[in-house]
Amino acid sequence: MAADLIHPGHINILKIARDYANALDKANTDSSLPKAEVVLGLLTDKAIASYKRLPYMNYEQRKAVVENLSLIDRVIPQETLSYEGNIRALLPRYVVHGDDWKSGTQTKTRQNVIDTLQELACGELIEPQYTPGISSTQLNADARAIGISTNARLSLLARLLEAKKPLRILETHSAISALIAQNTSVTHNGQTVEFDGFWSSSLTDSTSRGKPDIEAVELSSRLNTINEIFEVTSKPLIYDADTGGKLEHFVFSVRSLERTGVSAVIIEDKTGLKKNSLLGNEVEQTQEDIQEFCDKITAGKRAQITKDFMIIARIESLILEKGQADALKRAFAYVEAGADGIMIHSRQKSPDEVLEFIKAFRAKDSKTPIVVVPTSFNAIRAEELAEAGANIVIYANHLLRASFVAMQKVAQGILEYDRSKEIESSCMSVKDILSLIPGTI
Ligand code: SPV
Ligand code: MG
Repeated sequence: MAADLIHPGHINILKIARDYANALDKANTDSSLPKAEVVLGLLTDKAIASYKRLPYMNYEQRKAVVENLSLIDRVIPQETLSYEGNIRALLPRYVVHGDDWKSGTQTKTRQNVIDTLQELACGELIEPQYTPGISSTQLNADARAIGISTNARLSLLARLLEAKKPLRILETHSAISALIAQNTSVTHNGQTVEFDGFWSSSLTDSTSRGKPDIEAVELSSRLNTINEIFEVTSKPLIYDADTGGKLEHFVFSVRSLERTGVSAVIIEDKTGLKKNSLLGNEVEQTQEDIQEFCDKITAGKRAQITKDFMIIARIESLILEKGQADALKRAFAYVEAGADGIMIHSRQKSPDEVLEFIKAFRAKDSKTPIVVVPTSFNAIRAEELAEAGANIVIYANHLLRASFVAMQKVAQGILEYDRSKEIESSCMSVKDILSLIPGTI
């Protein structure tokens, strides 16, 4: 069980398991044998994250709840979706599981249980009927509709980093773009893939306000957008804070971001008038002195109040063609100064220099999360970047770029035809937009 939201359907299954254990004890005439146990295989956060969203409560919290149920004797972790490891370790007389897994994505898992029990010839599978009228899926949907607390959202990113790799993060610059990022999902080989959180991009936050990406949009204005995003979503957000500004100002930004429920801030090691990194050396850009940047990281870490807020240091050495050695020297210094993660940026079409950096960094540091932004090197898949050692993959500007193209085409079409009939097919229908947001009708 995941046992995140315990309901009568779970209790029914546990009662049946208890009945089987009691029956074994009753039939047992050898008093030297131990009593039969009901053992609950509790899915770890990692196991759950491999097929659906993280549970509300972490493993320890869920364990604290279920181990106090009198129907259960013992709780053990189930580290994978597959039951095979635990079955081999326990050789159970019975495996009890709700019959809902006879169809849908869990059918393979079920078959594996049947095959394993047969191979080991140790026990049988009991499948109580799924209790109608109550389901975790519905309870989850209801709970999500209520929303998420500031603290729970803030700590989600740290929990996700522990539980899965890669995290796919999508740029959002408005509540509607965040709703798209929140709700889009695809199914690959029976597994649901969704975005794990949002990127508040300085480029798209500036561009959507008609301003250049030079730290010209105030934090308060960007926090307004984030508040609107948070009002209608439940996923974590990573904030692009450009250079972070002066050290003395950065510490206040950290507090403001935390208060809002932002999970992480990324600051880049540039100084002076910041220009967008993808412009590289075509414009004048100055990299910050290592010690100065370390001091800013340390001051930010000291300023934060929550334990889960993260400060991620972004290295611009490859963007500014300073080479791998400079990038690595900086990475280790920033981690030493307290950075919770490293973002390595590149504007090459090939991912080679980023992969080379990750390999060299991982040779010395296997833990610190690595963030990559494959805007230029867009042929490499998130999964491949994760295999190379990256933890977070940010798609940093795509929703705004997509919307601009769509909006411009429609604006031009209306003028060209002097009416809107021809561009109707490029627009969402009025009926669809009216029913898009609950409460409109
Ligand atoms: C942003 O999205 O604003 C970024 C990433 O900082 S990049 O535009 O590639 O520099
Ligand atoms: Mg930026």
